[in-house]
Amino acid sequence: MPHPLIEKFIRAGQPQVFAFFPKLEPEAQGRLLAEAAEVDLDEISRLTRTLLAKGGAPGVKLDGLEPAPYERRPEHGGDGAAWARAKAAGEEALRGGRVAAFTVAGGQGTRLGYDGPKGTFRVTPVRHKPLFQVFAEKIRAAGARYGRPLHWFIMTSHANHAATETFFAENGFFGLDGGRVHFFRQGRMPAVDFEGKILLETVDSIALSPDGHGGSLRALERSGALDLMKREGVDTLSYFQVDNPLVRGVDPAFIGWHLLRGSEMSSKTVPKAYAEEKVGHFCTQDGRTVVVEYSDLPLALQRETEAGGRLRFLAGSIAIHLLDREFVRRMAGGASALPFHRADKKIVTVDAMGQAVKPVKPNGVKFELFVFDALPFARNPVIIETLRADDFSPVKNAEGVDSPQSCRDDQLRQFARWLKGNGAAIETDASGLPRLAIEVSPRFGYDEDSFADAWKKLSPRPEIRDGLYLETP
Ligand code: UD2
Repeated sequence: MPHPLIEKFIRAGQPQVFAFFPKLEPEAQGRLLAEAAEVDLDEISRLTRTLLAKGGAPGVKLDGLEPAPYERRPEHGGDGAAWARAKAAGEEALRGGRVAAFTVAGGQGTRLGYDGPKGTFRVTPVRHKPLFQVFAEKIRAAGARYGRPLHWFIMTSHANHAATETFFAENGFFGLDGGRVHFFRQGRMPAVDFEGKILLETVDSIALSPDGHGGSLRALERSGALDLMKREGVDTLSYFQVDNPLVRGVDPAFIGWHLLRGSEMSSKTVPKAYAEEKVGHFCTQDGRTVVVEYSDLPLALQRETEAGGRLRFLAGSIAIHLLDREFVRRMAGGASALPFHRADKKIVTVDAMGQAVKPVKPNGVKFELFVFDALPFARNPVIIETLRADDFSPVKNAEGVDSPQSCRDDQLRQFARWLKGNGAAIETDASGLPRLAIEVSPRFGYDEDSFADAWKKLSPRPEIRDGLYLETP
Protein backbone atom coordinates (compact mmCIF):
# COMPACT_ATOMS: atom_id res chain seq x y z
CA MET A 1 0.00 0.00 0.00
CA PRO A 2 1.79 3.23 -1.08
CA HIS A 3 1.98 6.19 1.24
CA PRO A 4 -1.20 8.36 0.96
CA LEU A 5 0.85 11.34 -0.18
CA ILE A 6 2.41 9.27 -2.96
CA GLU A 7 -1.06 8.15 -4.03
CA LYS A 8 -2.13 11.78 -4.17
CA PHE A 9 0.78 12.60 -6.48
CA ILE A 10 -0.04 9.61 -8.69
CA ARG A 11 -3.67 10.70 -8.93
CA ALA A 12 -2.55 14.23 -9.81
CA GLY A 13 -0.47 12.88 -12.71
CA GLN A 14 2.83 13.52 -10.89
CA PRO A 15 4.16 9.98 -10.25
CA GLN A 16 7.67 10.90 -11.48
CA VAL A 17 8.31 12.70 -8.18
CA PHE A 18 8.48 9.27 -6.51
CA ALA A 19 10.13 7.38 -9.39
CA PHE A 20 13.23 6.55 -7.32
CA PHE A 21 11.47 6.35 -3.97
CA PRO A 22 11.60 2.55 -3.47
CA LYS A 23 15.41 2.57 -3.88
CA LEU A 24 16.04 5.40 -1.39
CA GLU A 25 17.28 5.03 2.17
CA PRO A 26 14.53 5.62 4.76
CA GLU A 27 16.04 8.98 5.72
CA ALA A 28 15.98 10.22 2.10
CA GLN A 29 12.45 8.89 1.72
CA GLY A 30 11.41 10.95 4.72
CA ARG A 31 13.01 14.07 3.27
CA LEU A 32 11.32 13.65 -0.08
CA LEU A 33 7.94 13.09 1.57
CA ALA A 34 8.42 16.23 3.67
CA GLU A 35 9.18 18.27 0.55
CA ALA A 36 6.22 16.76 -1.27
CA ALA A 37 3.98 17.78 1.61
CA GLU A 38 4.92 21.43 0.89
CA VAL A 39 3.53 21.22 -2.64
CA ASP A 40 -0.02 22.37 -3.29
CA LEU A 41 -0.99 20.03 -6.14
CA ASP A 42 -4.20 21.92 -6.93
CA GLU A 43 -2.21 25.12 -7.30
CA ILE A 44 0.27 23.41 -9.66
CA SER A 45 -2.52 21.99 -11.76
CA ARG A 46 -4.23 25.39 -11.95
CA LEU A 47 -0.95 27.08 -12.97
CA THR A 48 -0.35 24.42 -15.60
CA ARG A 49 -3.77 25.12 -17.09
CA THR A 50 -3.39 28.90 -17.00
CA LEU A 51 0.28 29.78 -17.37
CA LEU A 52 1.55 26.80 -19.36
CA ALA A 53 -1.38 26.37 -21.73
CA LYS A 54 -0.60 26.22 -25.46
CA GLY A 55 0.39 29.59 -26.89
CA GLY A 56 2.21 30.53 -23.69
CA ALA A 57 1.13 32.67 -20.79
CA PRO A 58 -1.32 35.42 -21.61
CA GLY A 59 0.73 38.61 -21.92
CA VAL A 60 0.14 41.55 -19.63
CA LYS A 61 -2.97 43.40 -20.75
CA LEU A 62 -2.02 46.79 -22.13
CA ASP A 63 -5.48 48.16 -23.00
CA GLY A 64 -6.31 51.33 -21.17
CA LEU A 65 -2.92 51.55 -19.48
CA GLU A 66 -2.21 55.10 -18.30
CA PRO A 67 0.59 56.57 -16.19
CA ALA A 68 -0.48 56.60 -12.53
CA PRO A 69 -0.78 59.94 -10.74
CA TYR A 70 1.55 60.51 -7.80
CA GLU A 71 2.22 63.08 -5.09
CA ARG A 72 5.06 65.29 -6.27
CA ARG A 73 7.72 66.49 -3.86
CA PRO A 74 7.30 70.14 -2.81
CA GLU A 75 10.41 71.14 -4.79
CA HIS A 76 8.76 69.66 -7.90
CA GLY A 77 5.48 71.51 -7.51
CA GLY A 78 3.84 69.37 -4.81
CA ASP A 79 1.78 70.86 -1.98
CA GLY A 80 4.30 71.75 0.75
CA ALA A 81 1.65 72.10 3.45
CA ALA A 82 0.27 68.63 2.66
CA TRP A 83 3.78 67.14 2.91
CA ALA A 84 4.27 68.86 6.28
CA ARG A 85 0.96 67.47 7.56
CA ALA A 86 1.95 64.02 6.35
CA LYS A 87 5.30 64.19 8.10
CA ALA A 88 3.70 65.24 11.37
CA ALA A 89 1.18 62.40 11.13
CA GLY A 90 3.93 59.90 10.39
CA GLU A 91 5.99 61.08 13.37
CA GLU A 92 2.94 60.71 15.56
CA ALA A 93 2.47 57.11 14.34
CA LEU A 94 6.12 56.34 15.06
CA ARG A 95 5.83 57.78 18.57
CA GLY A 96 2.74 55.64 19.00
CA GLY A 97 4.63 52.46 18.02
CA ARG A 98 2.32 51.75 15.08
CA VAL A 99 5.03 50.98 12.51
CA ALA A 100 7.34 47.98 12.02
CA ALA A 101 10.15 47.57 9.51
CA PHE A 102 10.04 44.69 7.05
CA THR A 103 12.90 43.48 4.86
CA VAL A 104 12.55 40.89 2.13
CA ALA A 105 15.81 38.97 2.06
CA GLY A 106 14.86 35.64 0.54
CA GLY A 107 16.30 36.25 -2.92
CA GLN A 108 19.15 34.18 -4.28
CA GLY A 109 21.39 37.11 -5.24
CA THR A 110 22.75 35.23 -8.24
CA ARG A 111 23.60 38.35 -10.27
CA LEU A 112 25.99 39.67 -7.64
CA GLY A 113 27.84 36.37 -7.52
CA TYR A 114 28.18 36.57 -3.74
CA ASP A 115 28.05 33.44 -1.67
CA GLY A 116 25.98 33.92 1.47
CA PRO A 117 22.86 35.85 2.45
CA LYS A 118 22.90 39.14 0.54
CA GLY A 119 22.30 41.07 3.75
CA THR A 120 25.78 40.05 4.92
CA PHE A 121 27.40 41.74 1.90
CA ARG A 122 29.59 44.69 2.94
CA VAL A 123 28.67 48.01 1.37
CA THR A 124 29.65 51.14 3.31
CA PRO A 125 32.64 53.19 2.16
CA VAL A 126 34.81 53.44 5.29
CA ARG A 127 33.72 50.81 7.82
CA HIS A 128 32.54 48.31 5.20
CA LYS A 129 29.39 47.53 7.15
CA PRO A 130 27.14 44.80 5.81
CA LEU A 131 23.67 45.66 4.50
CA PHE A 132 21.94 44.15 7.55
CA GLN A 133 23.99 46.34 9.88
CA VAL A 134 23.05 49.50 7.97
CA PHE A 135 19.33 48.67 8.28
CA ALA A 136 19.69 47.61 11.91
CA GLU A 137 21.37 50.88 12.85
CA LYS A 138 18.78 52.94 11.01
CA ILE A 139 15.97 51.07 12.76
CA ARG A 140 17.65 51.44 16.13
CA ALA A 141 18.21 55.17 15.59
CA ALA A 142 14.62 55.74 14.46
CA GLY A 143 13.37 53.89 17.52
CA ALA A 144 15.48 56.11 19.75
CA ARG A 145 14.37 59.28 17.96
CA TYR A 146 10.69 58.52 18.40
CA GLY A 147 10.98 56.93 21.84
CA ARG A 148 9.55 53.59 20.67
CA PRO A 149 11.86 50.75 19.61
CA LEU A 150 10.62 49.20 16.39
CA HIS A 151 9.91 45.60 15.55
CA TRP A 152 11.79 44.36 12.51
CA PHE A 153 10.58 41.46 10.39
CA ILE A 154 13.04 39.77 8.05
CA MET A 155 11.90 37.30 5.44
CA THR A 156 14.51 34.69 4.60
CA SER A 157 14.52 31.62 2.35
CA HIS A 158 15.16 27.97 3.18
CA ALA A 159 18.63 28.39 1.70
CA ASN A 160 19.70 31.38 3.82
CA HIS A 161 17.55 31.23 6.97
CA ALA A 162 20.04 29.58 9.33
CA ALA A 163 22.97 31.64 8.05
CA THR A 164 20.97 34.84 8.50
CA GLU A 165 19.99 34.03 12.08
CA THR A 166 23.54 33.05 12.95
CA PHE A 167 24.87 36.28 11.47
CA PHE A 168 22.62 38.39 13.68
CA ALA A 169 23.34 36.33 16.79
CA GLU A 170 27.11 36.53 16.22
CA ASN A 171 26.88 40.29 15.86
CA GLY A 172 24.73 40.89 18.93
CA PHE A 173 21.82 41.95 16.68
CA PHE A 174 23.83 45.11 15.98
CA GLY A 175 22.62 46.63 19.22
CA LEU A 176 18.93 45.90 18.65
CA ASP A 177 16.81 44.04 21.16
CA GLY A 178 16.89 40.47 19.74
CA GLY A 179 13.32 40.00 20.94
CA ARG A 180 12.19 42.57 18.41
CA VAL A 181 13.93 41.06 15.39
CA HIS A 182 11.80 38.34 13.81
CA PHE A 183 13.00 36.00 11.08
CA PHE A 184 10.66 33.86 9.08
CA ARG A 185 11.05 31.71 6.00
CA GLN A 186 9.20 32.34 2.78
CA GLY A 187 7.40 29.54 0.99
CA ARG A 188 8.73 27.47 -1.88
CA MET A 189 7.30 26.44 -5.23
CA PRO A 190 8.31 23.45 -7.31
CA ALA A 191 9.69 23.97 -10.79
CA VAL A 192 7.85 22.12 -13.55
CA ASP A 193 8.68 21.13 -17.14
CA PHE A 194 6.73 22.66 -20.02
CA GLU A 195 4.01 20.03 -19.59
CA GLY A 196 3.54 20.89 -15.93
CA LYS A 197 5.36 17.85 -14.53
CA ILE A 198 7.12 18.63 -11.26
CA LEU A 199 10.89 18.34 -11.66
CA LEU A 200 13.22 16.52 -9.32
CA GLU A 201 16.52 18.23 -8.54
CA THR A 202 18.06 14.94 -7.44
CA VAL A 203 16.56 11.48 -7.00
CA ASP A 204 15.53 12.37 -3.45
CA SER A 205 14.64 16.06 -3.69
CA ILE A 206 12.17 18.22 -5.58
CA ALA A 207 13.40 21.28 -7.51
CA LEU A 208 11.98 23.83 -5.09
CA SER A 209 12.73 27.55 -5.12
CA PRO A 210 11.50 30.64 -3.24
CA ASP A 211 7.99 31.73 -4.21
CA GLY A 212 8.95 35.36 -4.94
CA HIS A 213 8.78 38.45 -2.73
CA GLY A 214 5.01 38.37 -3.14
CA GLY A 215 5.19 35.19 -1.06
CA SER A 216 5.92 37.54 1.85
CA LEU A 217 2.22 38.25 2.29
CA ARG A 218 1.30 34.64 2.96
CA ALA A 219 4.51 34.05 4.91
CA LEU A 220 3.70 36.99 7.21
CA GLU A 221 0.37 35.40 7.99
CA ARG A 222 1.64 31.82 8.30
CA SER A 223 4.56 32.75 10.56
CA GLY A 224 2.31 34.50 13.07
CA ALA A 225 3.93 37.88 12.32
CA LEU A 226 0.54 39.53 11.74
CA ASP A 227 -0.78 38.28 15.06
CA LEU A 228 2.33 39.51 16.82
CA MET A 229 1.88 42.92 15.20
CA LYS A 230 -1.71 43.03 16.36
CA ARG A 231 -0.77 42.19 19.94
CA GLU A 232 1.88 44.91 19.86
CA GLY A 233 -0.42 47.56 18.38
CA VAL A 234 1.47 47.70 15.06
CA ASP A 235 -0.75 48.31 12.04
CA THR A 236 1.71 49.40 9.36
CA LEU A 237 4.63 47.53 7.77
CA SER A 238 7.41 49.47 6.11
CA TYR A 239 8.58 47.16 3.30
CA PHE A 240 11.99 47.41 1.62
CA GLN A 241 14.47 45.16 -0.19
CA VAL A 242 17.69 43.83 1.26
CA ASP A 243 19.76 45.21 -1.63
CA ASN A 244 19.21 48.94 -1.02
CA PRO A 245 21.21 50.52 1.83
CA LEU A 246 20.12 54.05 0.93
CA VAL A 247 16.48 53.35 1.80
CA ARG A 248 14.88 55.37 4.57
CA GLY A 249 13.51 52.30 6.28
CA VAL A 250 11.08 54.40 8.27
CA ASP A 251 10.08 57.62 6.58
CA PRO A 252 7.59 59.79 8.53
CA ALA A 253 6.25 61.70 5.50
CA PHE A 254 5.59 58.47 3.61
CA ILE A 255 3.88 56.93 6.62
CA GLY A 256 1.79 60.06 7.06
CA TRP A 257 0.58 60.11 3.44
CA HIS A 258 -0.39 56.46 3.80
CA LEU A 259 -2.29 56.91 7.06
CA LEU A 260 -3.99 60.23 6.30
CA ARG A 261 -5.35 58.83 3.03
CA GLY A 262 -6.61 55.65 4.68
CA SER A 263 -4.46 53.68 2.24
CA GLU A 264 -3.99 49.93 2.50
CA MET A 265 -0.83 49.91 0.38
CA SER A 266 1.38 52.82 -0.59
CA SER A 267 4.51 53.06 -2.70
CA LYS A 268 7.40 55.36 -3.44
CA THR A 269 8.37 56.31 -6.94
CA VAL A 270 11.34 57.98 -8.59
CA PRO A 271 11.35 59.27 -12.15
CA LYS A 272 13.13 56.67 -14.26
CA ALA A 273 16.76 57.60 -14.90
CA TYR A 274 16.44 56.49 -18.54
CA ALA A 275 13.72 54.88 -20.64
CA GLU A 276 14.86 51.26 -20.27
CA GLU A 277 15.71 51.38 -16.57
CA LYS A 278 14.96 47.97 -15.04
CA VAL A 279 12.18 49.01 -12.68
CA GLY A 280 8.43 48.53 -12.64
CA HIS A 281 6.11 51.28 -13.94
CA PHE A 282 3.25 52.70 -11.89
CA CYS A 283 0.15 52.76 -14.07
CA THR A 284 -3.60 52.84 -13.81
CA GLN A 285 -5.91 50.49 -15.62
CA ASP A 286 -9.68 50.17 -15.27
CA GLY A 287 -9.56 52.56 -12.33
CA ARG A 288 -7.01 50.54 -10.40
CA THR A 289 -3.33 51.12 -9.66
CA VAL A 290 -1.01 48.53 -11.16
CA VAL A 291 2.72 48.03 -11.57
CA VAL A 292 3.91 46.80 -14.94
CA GLU A 293 7.39 45.30 -14.79
CA TYR A 294 9.95 46.55 -17.33
CA SER A 295 10.05 43.14 -18.97
CA ASP A 296 6.27 43.30 -19.58
CA LEU A 297 6.06 46.85 -20.95
CA PRO A 298 6.84 47.01 -24.69
CA LEU A 299 9.94 49.08 -25.45
CA ALA A 300 7.87 51.53 -27.49
CA LEU A 301 5.86 52.38 -24.38
CA GLN A 302 8.94 52.47 -22.15
CA ARG A 303 10.38 55.05 -24.54
CA GLU A 304 7.22 56.99 -25.34
CA THR A 305 7.49 60.72 -24.63
CA GLU A 306 5.04 63.54 -24.03
CA ALA A 307 5.01 66.78 -26.04
CA GLY A 308 7.75 68.33 -23.86
CA GLY A 309 10.05 65.33 -24.35
CA ARG A 310 9.41 63.87 -20.89
CA LEU A 311 8.91 60.10 -20.69
CA ARG A 312 5.20 59.30 -20.54
CA PHE A 313 5.62 56.28 -18.26
CA LEU A 314 8.05 58.05 -15.97
CA ALA A 315 7.11 56.83 -12.51
CA GLY A 316 9.44 53.95 -11.64
CA SER A 317 8.81 51.49 -8.82
CA ILE A 318 11.76 51.13 -6.47
CA ALA A 319 10.16 48.43 -4.34
CA ILE A 320 9.47 50.54 -1.25
CA HIS A 321 5.96 50.10 0.11
CA LEU A 322 3.80 50.50 3.18
CA LEU A 323 1.36 47.74 3.93
CA ASP A 324 -1.61 47.78 6.23
CA ARG A 325 -1.60 44.74 8.53
CA GLU A 326 -5.20 43.65 7.88
CA PHE A 327 -4.73 44.19 4.15
CA VAL A 328 -1.84 41.73 4.24
CA ARG A 329 -4.07 39.27 6.07
CA ARG A 330 -6.74 39.62 3.41
CA MET A 331 -4.21 39.19 0.59
CA ALA A 332 -2.55 36.20 2.24
CA GLY A 333 -5.33 33.88 1.16
CA GLY A 334 -8.80 33.80 -0.26
CA ALA A 335 -10.21 34.92 -3.54
CA SER A 336 -8.04 37.97 -4.07
CA ALA A 337 -4.70 36.13 -3.73
CA LEU A 338 -1.89 37.35 -5.98
CA PRO A 339 -1.34 35.95 -9.47
CA PHE A 340 1.77 33.89 -10.20
CA HIS A 341 4.27 34.91 -12.85
CA ARG A 342 6.04 32.41 -15.04
CA ALA A 343 9.80 32.46 -15.62
CA ASP A 344 11.39 29.98 -18.04
CA LYS A 345 14.68 28.76 -16.57
CA LYS A 346 17.47 26.23 -16.90
CA ILE A 347 16.61 23.86 -14.09
CA VAL A 348 19.09 21.28 -12.89
CA THR A 349 17.27 17.95 -12.80
CA VAL A 350 17.68 14.18 -13.31
CA ASP A 351 16.97 11.90 -16.27
CA ALA A 352 14.96 8.67 -16.24
CA MET A 353 18.01 6.83 -14.88
CA GLY A 354 18.45 9.34 -12.07
CA GLN A 355 21.57 10.87 -13.65
CA ALA A 356 22.13 14.64 -13.21
CA VAL A 357 21.11 16.85 -16.15
CA LYS A 358 22.52 20.36 -16.50
CA PRO A 359 20.44 21.96 -19.27
CA VAL A 360 21.98 24.46 -21.69
CA LYS A 361 18.65 26.06 -22.54
CA PRO A 362 15.49 26.57 -20.47
CA ASN A 363 13.87 23.21 -19.74
CA GLY A 364 11.19 24.29 -17.33
CA VAL A 365 9.33 26.97 -15.48
CA LYS A 366 9.50 28.60 -12.06
CA PHE A 367 6.49 30.34 -10.55
CA GLU A 368 6.85 33.55 -8.56
CA LEU A 369 4.59 36.02 -6.77
CA PHE A 370 5.31 39.77 -6.87
CA VAL A 371 4.34 41.96 -3.93
CA PHE A 372 3.34 44.90 -6.12
CA ASP A 373 0.53 42.78 -7.60
CA ALA A 374 -1.30 43.51 -4.34
CA LEU A 375 -1.68 47.21 -5.28
CA PRO A 376 -4.79 46.83 -7.46
CA PHE A 377 -6.56 45.21 -4.50
CA ALA A 378 -5.71 47.99 -2.05
CA ARG A 379 -8.13 50.64 -0.91
CA ASN A 380 -6.96 54.23 -1.57
CA PRO A 381 -3.39 53.43 -2.67
CA VAL A 382 -1.03 56.41 -2.54
CA ILE A 383 2.13 56.82 -4.58
CA ILE A 384 4.56 59.48 -3.47
CA GLU A 385 7.63 60.82 -5.19
CA THR A 386 10.98 60.46 -3.50
CA LEU A 387 14.47 61.53 -4.47
CA ARG A 388 16.69 58.79 -5.74
CA ALA A 389 19.55 60.32 -3.79
CA ASP A 390 17.58 59.83 -0.55
CA ASP A 391 16.13 56.40 -1.06
CA PHE A 392 17.51 54.24 -3.83
CA SER A 393 20.85 52.77 -4.79
CA PRO A 394 20.60 49.00 -4.91
CA VAL A 395 23.45 46.52 -5.15
CA LYS A 396 22.47 43.99 -7.80
CA ASN A 397 25.33 43.45 -10.22
CA ALA A 398 29.01 42.77 -9.64
CA GLU A 399 29.99 45.73 -11.83
CA GLY A 400 28.58 48.81 -13.56
CA VAL A 401 24.99 49.90 -12.93
CA ASP A 402 23.61 49.04 -9.46
CA SER A 403 26.92 47.60 -8.31
CA PRO A 404 28.90 47.84 -5.05
CA GLN A 405 30.87 50.72 -6.63
CA SER A 406 27.84 52.75 -7.76
CA CYS A 407 26.19 52.20 -4.38
CA ARG A 408 29.32 53.25 -2.47
CA ASP A 409 29.48 56.45 -4.57
CA ASP A 410 25.81 57.20 -3.88
CA GLN A 411 26.35 56.77 -0.14
CA LEU A 412 29.34 59.14 -0.33
CA ARG A 413 27.25 61.69 -2.23
CA GLN A 414 24.55 61.49 0.42
CA PHE A 415 27.00 61.98 3.31
CA ALA A 416 28.65 64.88 1.50
CA ARG A 417 25.27 66.47 0.78
CA TRP A 418 24.27 66.28 4.44
CA LEU A 419 27.59 67.79 5.53
CA LYS A 420 27.42 70.59 2.96
CA GLY A 421 23.79 71.27 3.81
CA ASN A 422 24.87 71.90 7.38
CA GLY A 423 27.69 74.25 6.48
CA ALA A 424 30.70 71.90 6.41
CA ALA A 425 33.26 72.52 3.70
CA ILE A 426 33.73 69.42 1.62
CA GLU A 427 34.98 69.29 -1.92
CA THR A 428 32.97 67.33 -4.46
CA ASP A 429 32.91 66.86 -8.21
CA ALA A 430 30.00 68.03 -10.37
CA SER A 431 28.00 64.90 -9.49
CA GLY A 432 28.36 65.62 -5.76
CA LEU A 433 30.90 62.86 -5.21
CA PRO A 434 33.47 63.87 -2.56
CA ARG A 435 37.17 63.32 -3.17
CA LEU A 436 37.56 61.80 0.28
CA ALA A 437 36.03 58.63 1.64
CA ILE A 438 33.77 59.54 4.57
CA GLU A 439 31.01 57.70 6.37
CA VAL A 440 28.13 58.72 8.59
CA SER A 441 26.89 56.04 10.93
CA PRO A 442 23.09 55.76 10.87
CA ARG A 443 23.29 56.06 14.65
CA PHE A 444 24.71 59.56 14.17
CA GLY A 445 22.28 60.49 11.41
CA TYR A 446 20.10 58.26 9.26
CA ASP A 447 18.33 60.97 7.30
CA GLU A 448 18.60 64.70 6.70
CA ASP A 449 16.75 65.69 9.88
CA SER A 450 18.51 63.37 12.29
CA PHE A 451 21.87 64.28 10.76
CA ALA A 452 21.17 68.02 11.14
CA ASP A 453 20.20 67.56 14.79
CA ALA A 454 23.31 65.53 15.60
CA TRP A 455 25.60 67.90 13.70
CA LYS A 456 24.26 70.92 15.55
CA LYS A 457 25.14 69.32 18.88
CA LEU A 458 28.58 68.22 17.77
CA SER A 459 31.38 70.08 19.49
CA PRO A 460 34.13 70.35 18.51
CA ARG A 461 33.37 69.68 14.86
CA PRO A 462 35.75 67.14 13.34
CA GLU A 463 38.15 67.96 10.57
CA ILE A 464 36.83 66.65 7.24
CA ARG A 465 39.51 64.19 6.20
CA ASP A 466 39.86 60.96 4.35
CA GLY A 467 38.46 58.09 6.40
CA LEU A 468 36.30 60.34 8.63
CA TYR A 469 33.64 58.25 10.37
CA LEU A 470 30.89 60.08 12.23
CA GLU A 471 29.42 58.04 15.06
CA THR A 472 27.44 58.88 18.17
CA PRO A 473 29.81 58.82 21.15
C1 UD2 B 1 12.90 44.48 -8.36
C2 UD2 B 1 11.57 44.88 -9.04
C3 UD2 B 1 11.79 46.09 -9.94
C4 UD2 B 1 12.41 47.23 -9.17
C5 UD2 B 1 13.69 46.75 -8.50
C6 UD2 B 1 14.26 47.83 -7.63
C7 UD2 B 1 10.51 42.71 -9.32
C8 UD2 B 1 10.00 41.69 -10.26
N1 UD2 B 1 11.10 43.78 -9.84
O1 UD2 B 1 13.73 43.97 -9.38
O2 UD2 B 1 10.58 46.54 -10.49
O3 UD2 B 1 11.51 47.72 -8.22
O4 UD2 B 1 13.48 45.58 -7.69
O5 UD2 B 1 15.43 47.42 -7.03
O6 UD2 B 1 10.37 42.62 -8.13
N2 UD2 B 1 13.19 38.38 -2.83
C9 UD2 B 1 12.75 37.53 -1.86
N3 UD2 B 1 12.24 36.33 -2.23
C10 UD2 B 1 12.15 35.94 -3.52
C11 UD2 B 1 12.62 36.82 -4.52
C12 UD2 B 1 13.13 38.03 -4.14
O7 UD2 B 1 12.81 37.85 -0.66
O8 UD2 B 1 11.66 34.83 -3.77
C13 UD2 B 1 13.75 39.68 -2.43
C14 UD2 B 1 15.23 39.79 -2.67
O9 UD2 B 1 15.96 39.29 -1.57
C15 UD2 B 1 15.39 41.27 -2.85
C16 UD2 B 1 14.08 41.69 -3.52
O10 UD2 B 1 13.16 40.68 -3.22
O11 UD2 B 1 15.47 41.93 -1.61
C17 UD2 B 1 14.19 41.97 -5.02
O12 UD2 B 1 14.43 40.84 -5.73
P1 UD2 B 1 15.09 40.84 -7.17
O13 UD2 B 1 16.54 41.14 -7.04
O14 UD2 B 1 14.70 39.57 -7.79
O15 UD2 B 1 14.37 42.04 -7.90
P2 UD2 B 1 14.79 42.79 -9.22
O16 UD2 B 1 16.12 43.38 -9.07
O17 UD2 B 1 14.60 41.90 -10.39
